[in-house]
Amino acid sequence: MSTSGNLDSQQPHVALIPSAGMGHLIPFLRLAVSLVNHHCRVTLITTHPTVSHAESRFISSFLSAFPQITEKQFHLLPLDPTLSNKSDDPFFLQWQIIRRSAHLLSPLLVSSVSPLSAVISDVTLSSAITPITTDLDLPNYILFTSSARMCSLFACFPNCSVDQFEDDIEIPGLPTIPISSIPPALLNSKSLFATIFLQNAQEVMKSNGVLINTFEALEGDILHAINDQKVLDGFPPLYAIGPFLPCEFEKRDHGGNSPLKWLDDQPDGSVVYVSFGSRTALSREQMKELGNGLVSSGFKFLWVVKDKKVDKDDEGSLDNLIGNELMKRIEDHGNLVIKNWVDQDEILSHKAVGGFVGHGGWNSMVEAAWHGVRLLVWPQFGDQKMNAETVERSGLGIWVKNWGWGEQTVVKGDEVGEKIKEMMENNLLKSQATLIREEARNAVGDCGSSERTLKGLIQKWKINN
Ligand code: UDP
Ligand code: G50
Repeated sequence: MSTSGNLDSQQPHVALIPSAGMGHLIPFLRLAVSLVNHHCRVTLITTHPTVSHAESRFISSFLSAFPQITEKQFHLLPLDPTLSNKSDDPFFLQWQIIRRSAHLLSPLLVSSVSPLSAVISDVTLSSAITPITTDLDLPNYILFTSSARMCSLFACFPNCSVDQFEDDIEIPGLPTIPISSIPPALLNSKSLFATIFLQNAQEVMKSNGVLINTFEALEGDILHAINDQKVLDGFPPLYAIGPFLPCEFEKRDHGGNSPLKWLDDQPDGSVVYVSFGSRTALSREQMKELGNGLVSSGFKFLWVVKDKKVDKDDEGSLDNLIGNELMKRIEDHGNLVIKNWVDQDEILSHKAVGGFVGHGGWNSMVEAAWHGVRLLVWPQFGDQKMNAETVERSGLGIWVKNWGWGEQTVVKGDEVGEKIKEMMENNLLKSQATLIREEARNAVGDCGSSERTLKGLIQKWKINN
């Protein structure tokens, strides 16, 4: 019989290194909770400063909820001045700062508490961090913060010649990817995004494995194609351990402003929830069209609006943003518009919510699957069309391919209203969403595929300790 001392000495110790933005931080914090629940010791590397209030708030409520987790503060260097004119996206710039500061991680990873069994870092940081973990002789894992479908493109990318991106992209063992779905920044091989994407894809090949927030029933065929080495020979094992579950520490007192009270008064399945994630501000023109479309759909809606990428800059009033006339029509019909952070989990889990209009951010897609809420996906940039494709293939949602990328076109309100109706009245989507919800719960249940995969991985860390 092993003593508790033996068990402790076997306890794997994992360091987590997230990247910039809520879409990257949230999956890391949820993974951390899951690792703690599986009796791992966890060290969280926190970047200082963060870009948004939301990030610092989440980190501090996470650390208060989990005093057993060690925080290591990662104080970032200033921005390389030559980059300041390359982008006006503060999250993109922060990502570059994190990468350029990566050498400062070495002392943080040489733990004084107990040696590390694994370092898990964000995929977007791979080529900056792998050399450091290699130097320290630490097992290196990557968290791929998007869909398995996007991962199939990532795996193949070094074999694609971007400058020949004129036709659909052949992914061995999987359906081809239309050129129109490729993240636009990858189409210019000279862009910084494409250069780093390529470096990351090359460096990931040296890692011990790739973790991903997805599950068999959602993307099984893609997971198998990658793990059977059909997509790319030599790609490291891809561990599907999702869905990552929203946690208690994410909840926050809304001081009486919670949308829950409003939702409580709506009939079951009647409400359309609309949100484009944590960092996407639609153009004013598109916002107006969307507002008109929502009203014209005839469905009740809860709409979360954003005017600026970063919450710190988003101080303007709702009336100014939407305009008095539209605001009045929205309110006359008894709808709700919110312009601050909402607890998306509490909204998606509410029985009044029957559909979700979203941008295809991967965390939101998996959350919709977890709650069995059908989707109208409206990709705006980056990996979001790849994610939309996966959502459509699973039967969880629809997307309108000719709406294009966010900044390309302004979609007219009538058309938006029509598509919302189509989603809300589609009973096939509704029953498929319910089925996927069940599968999501099975995946993380006792004998579920994701649970078994995670336990296997932790076992591997124990043996190698
Ligand atoms: N989110 C939230 N409340 C908000 C905005 C976003 O809880 O008001 C959460 C959402 O549930 C998801 C994450 O923030 O977990 C956003 O990540 P996603 O990948 O969906 O999109 P991104 O914001 O990265 O574009
Ligand atoms: C954020 C983003 C655009 C985008 C992605 C983002 C992804 C994720 C995969 O997360 O596609 C990924 C991105 C960059 C990289 C490696 C992997 O270097 O704004 O496309």
